[in-house]
Amino acid sequence: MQRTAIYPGSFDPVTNGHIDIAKRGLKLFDRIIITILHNPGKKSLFTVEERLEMLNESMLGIDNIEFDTFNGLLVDYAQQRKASAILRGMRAVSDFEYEFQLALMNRKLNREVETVFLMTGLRWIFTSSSIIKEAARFGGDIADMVPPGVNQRLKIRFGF
Ligand code: COD
Repeated sequence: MQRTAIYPGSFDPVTNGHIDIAKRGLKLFDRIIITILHNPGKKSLFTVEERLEMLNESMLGIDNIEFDTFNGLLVDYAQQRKASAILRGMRAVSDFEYEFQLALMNRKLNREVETVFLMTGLRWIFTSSSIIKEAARFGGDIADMVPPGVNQRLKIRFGF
């Protein structure tokens, strides 16, 4: 049976840290569906279409990865796509509380879907979409933390 995982997130925008988790996840799963979902706690910079485009561009040529968007509950989506797992990345202790709550809520909502965590690649421990947007807004150089297309879009967005 094919093992499918959903890798859900805001991906606003995708970073090298996200890409690292997706690639490593492919060692555990036959197929990974990277899905943009709405996080009510975050105000987004890029539209869902722009985020999807950046995801597609930055993982071109990687087999067994698909991209999608969904408006609703993550566990409903996972069930719809016949996924057995939700893949999430963990950077530091500060991620833990939120990820722990999310995983437990998801399990309460649907016991069939397990959450699997991968630790960040050491290189990406300080990489987050939010910090990247903050640095880029003021002209900071974040070229080694995001794919080239994302760097370019951020420059255009913030007028550099
Ligand atoms: N290294 C490793 N992992 C990383 C890195 C990095 N440098 N940066 C980010 N990650 C990981 C994050 O820890 C996360 O696991 C994943 O990558 C995606 O990150 P984000 O920030 O793009 O995504 P989030 O955290 O905003 O995603 C939250 C969801 C959109 C998945 C969540 O809000 C959701 O499921 N929404 C739909 C409604 C729902 O079902 N809610 C849950 C039940 S109430």
